[in-house]
Amino acid sequence: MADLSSFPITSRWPAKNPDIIQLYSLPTPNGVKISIALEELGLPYEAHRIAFDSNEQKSPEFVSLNPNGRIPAIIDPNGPDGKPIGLFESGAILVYLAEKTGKLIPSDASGRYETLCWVMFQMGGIGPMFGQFGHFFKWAPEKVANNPYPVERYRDESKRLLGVLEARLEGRQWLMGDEYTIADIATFPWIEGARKFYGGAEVLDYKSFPSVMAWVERGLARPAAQRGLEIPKKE
Ligand SMILES: N[C@@H](CCC(=O)N[C@@H](CS)C(=O)NCC(=O)O)C(=O)O
Repeated sequence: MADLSSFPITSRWPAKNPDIIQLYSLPTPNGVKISIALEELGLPYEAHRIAFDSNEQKSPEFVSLNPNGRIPAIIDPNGPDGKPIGLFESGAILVYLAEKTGKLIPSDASGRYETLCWVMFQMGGIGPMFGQFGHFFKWAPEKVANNPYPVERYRDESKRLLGVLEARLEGRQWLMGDEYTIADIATFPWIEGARKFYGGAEVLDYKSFPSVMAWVERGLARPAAQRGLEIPKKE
């Protein structure tokens, strides 16, 4: 049985089965990327729910695994050279899982790098811009009641990014064509999240991006995505 005692997070969220991947998460757009990928890959894992309402993501035990105090994070007891490894940042975790299994990423070098471009596009563009849009539009509108600029700025940048996705997805089933990859898993939960959590579909003019919306529906329809979107479950 793997010994995870060198990871302080396991003292607060003990592993029932330390031989399988430990996921620390919540069903947010960044969190579900990892549960969707794990479900898609069929890797065994144990999910621990990190409660934002009591700020558990900023607790010393959580920060010992992710110094940035944000979900998701994982421990893989069977990492490189068979040794346990801790990982944070959803993009890095997705790349790790894809490379560990040889799945959800093209096997040829060019296809692999192209996939990484789209993963980075999500991590550096879609996530931060949609996140800031949601903050001002949905969570803190009172802070900008006298100044429309923050909502307008992040709305317009989010729409511009949707336009980039629209051009890429015209005539393609997935971001990498016929192959469903970690680039799709990184990205469609964010478009869906802005609709579901921010009520942003109208303001972001989703109807003007038909290829994007059809792709989101294709992603959501996958059984692994449907399972992953609900993980970790409420106890
Ligand atoms: N770049 C990070 C972002 C992670 C992130 O922002 N997670 C959010 C949930 S979607 C979070 O933990 N928020 C809680 C907080 O900021 O305290 C990643 O992709 O893993």
